[in-house]
Amino acid sequence: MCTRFFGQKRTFSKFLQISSQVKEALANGEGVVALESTVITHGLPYPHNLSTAKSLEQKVRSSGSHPATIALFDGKIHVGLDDEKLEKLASSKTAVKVSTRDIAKTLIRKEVGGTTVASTMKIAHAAGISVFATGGIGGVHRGADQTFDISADLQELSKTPVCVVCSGVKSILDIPKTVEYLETHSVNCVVYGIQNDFPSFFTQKSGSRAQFSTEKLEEVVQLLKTSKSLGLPYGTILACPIPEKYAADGDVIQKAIDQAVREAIEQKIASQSVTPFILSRVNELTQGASMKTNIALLENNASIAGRLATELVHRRP
Ligand code: PSU
Repeated sequence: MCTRFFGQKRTFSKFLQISSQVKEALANGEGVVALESTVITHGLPYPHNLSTAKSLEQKVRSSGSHPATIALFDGKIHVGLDDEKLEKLASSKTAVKVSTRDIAKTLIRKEVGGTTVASTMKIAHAAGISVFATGGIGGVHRGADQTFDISADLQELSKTPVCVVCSGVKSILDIPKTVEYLETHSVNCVVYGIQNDFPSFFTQKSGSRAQFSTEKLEEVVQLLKTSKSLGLPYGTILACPIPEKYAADGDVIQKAIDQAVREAIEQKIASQSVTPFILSRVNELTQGASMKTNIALLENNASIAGRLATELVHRRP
């Protein structure tokens, strides 16, 4: 057992249910990628959520690593789900969205819970997994100076040393403030590509600069290993712009996002409900184009994370 994670492992161990495949992969020093489950419970409609959950696991496998989808059921934290659990999660009509603060409450009530970036990071770290793939992270909401609405994902990134492979944040959020927050809280923020422009999920650029960009995964591996050697407790974002061929629909989707944001304000949608409301409204307005694009970037990120996790375990410090 890795002593570095022992403290957190011990506190979580009563609740952690790690699948035999994930346990074996970790024990053998193989690459493992955590996958979140809010995207399954709240991000995509059934049955697309189920097929996407399976295709993300497949992408991780075909890039040489093992997938570990994380979710809460029956008072336990599950790391690595079999087909039956994936189906239960995807078809649940009562699943709750679980950020870090909600883990305990979801366990005591034995609810079905889809984990956000924040809680998935926390759980992945407790299980000894250091690479995690998702679509987009939460961030600073527009109007946060009035509402104080800032995703707990950013807090978790500031204190949990897990690398989150994502496509940045949606423009429904305040991207410059989100990037600023990450810098203030010492989160490594790297763009995977030529240009140092933080991606905005459906589009490749946001106009905000990240810390640096690189086309080499080995440089990301070095960064993670060096941060670990330095004992730095912060998370890392590896921001992967949506692949060119899917970015074409970006402008249309962007207009739909602007409309959905206006509607959310008019209908006084607040707090944890904002992101699911906007995502589903944008999908309606674009007649499904946003969902296709969303799935494409999720798959791309899962493949990159799979390669990164493999390089991370095979490369010497
Ligand atoms: N961004 C997306 N799709 C999502 C989310 C974010 O484009 O499904 C989900 C992620 O699970 C993320 C969470 O961690 O929403 C953030 O929610 P909140 O802002 O309530 O913290």
